[in-house]
Amino acid sequence: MSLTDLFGETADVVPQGVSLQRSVFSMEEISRQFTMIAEVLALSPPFRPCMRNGTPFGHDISNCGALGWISDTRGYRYSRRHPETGVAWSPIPAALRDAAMAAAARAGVADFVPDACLINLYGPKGRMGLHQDRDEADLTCPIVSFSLGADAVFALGGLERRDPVSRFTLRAGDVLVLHGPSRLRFHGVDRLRPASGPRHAILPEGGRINLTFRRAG
Ligand code: MD3
Ligand code: FE
Repeated sequence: MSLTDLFGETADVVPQGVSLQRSVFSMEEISRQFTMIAEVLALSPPFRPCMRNGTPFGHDISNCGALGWISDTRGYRYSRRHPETGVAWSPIPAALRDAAMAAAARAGVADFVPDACLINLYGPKGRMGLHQDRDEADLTCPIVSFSLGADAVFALGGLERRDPVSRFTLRAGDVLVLHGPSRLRFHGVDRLRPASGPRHAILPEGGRINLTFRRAG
């Protein structure tokens, strides 16, 4: 499986449980999303998580929703409160939540109601190593991801770390839904193309915002 094999014109086999929805949002909708994210970040400021061994992540995060994903020297988990301010996360803006539910429906998943939205804020050199998302209570619920800002080369593997990886570009306005047998695929972000995509004051140097909507509790 190569990049174009997976989602290019010649693709004839798209793995089950992967729904890549290109250019779902217009530039106007993306600017409204940036505004909603800026409002969330004003109440829940971006912070830099670290791994259990104390190594800091390469990018800042924040959350909205009843639960937010955090990581520190006690490990990964969901929390009802911001780890630095102690304040509860703000609700997922209704327009974002509705768009995530609609994306899940287009992927064939009915009744997805997210209770957590992780906001990843990548600087120009941002990347994310290959990992699985398995901190959520019910792993049969999908993950819906919105890409905003700069393009990123995304890596999608299989259910074992050693499985082959396909790479493809995620651009602003693209939506990815991972569900069913693909929910536990290894995945990561190789690199950004910082000069690409719509700019926003949230990431002045040319960065990328990724929203992942989850059912965490
Ligand atoms: C494939 N974020 O926050 S989103 C993450 O682009 C994360 O910032 C990446 O991985 C980013 O955990 C990727 C797309 C995505 C999200 C969840 C997945 C792909 C996935 C779960 C399973 C397989
Ligand atoms: Fe992930």
